[in-house]
Amino acid sequence: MKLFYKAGACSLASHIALRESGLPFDIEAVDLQKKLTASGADFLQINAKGYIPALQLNSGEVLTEGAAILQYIADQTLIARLAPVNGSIERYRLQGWLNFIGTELHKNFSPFFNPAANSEWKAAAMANLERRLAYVAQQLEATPYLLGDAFGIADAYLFTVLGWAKHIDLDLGKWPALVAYQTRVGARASVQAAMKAEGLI
Ligand SMILES: N[C@@H](CCC(=O)N[C@@H](CS)C(=O)NCC(=O)O)C(=O)O
Repeated sequence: MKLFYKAGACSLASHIALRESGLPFDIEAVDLQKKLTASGADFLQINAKGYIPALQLNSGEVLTEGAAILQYIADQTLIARLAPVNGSIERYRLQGWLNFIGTELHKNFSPFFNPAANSEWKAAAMANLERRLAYVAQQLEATPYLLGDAFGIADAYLFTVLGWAKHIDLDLGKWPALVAYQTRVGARASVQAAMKAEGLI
């Protein structure tokens, strides 16, 4: 498998999941402006959507959309227990979290990285982020990880988006549970390895 990524972007979640899985994989960086991969390939030929993450499977097929990629990785290795089994109520809770992180958190960070975003859009997005993060913090006061006692793919995704707060002047210190969670997840060997490989630490 090969993960196409951009350092520190949402593809970091898939990268962490791959490292947690113990499966063999390669990574290749993408220049999202030029739509070129590090080896010079036209990224639009790999993923016509032009964004990361994209996971090229051993069959050659390219899987896109972070929530699908994360679940694919988790389902390749039941030993790592990165996701509850398909069909269980816990699996639907996981999908709820993946959707929440993707639509309520990730996409409310987007205007801060979009030069075309005006101040009204940014203010509305910041208000959404504050409300949604307060909700997440409340959940994490009760359990160390989103689904309970065990780390899983939703945590890889949440950790990744929380990492963007420092770039947009959003102080997570308001929510001690989020800061403690960042420290807890950030200390994992898989997270350290993924961040090192992406040149983030
Ligand atoms: N719906 C996609 C969104 C992925 C996404 O937002 N990727 C961003 C980086 S975090 C990106 O590649 N943006 C560059 C672009 O859209 O050209 C997913 O959930 O995977």
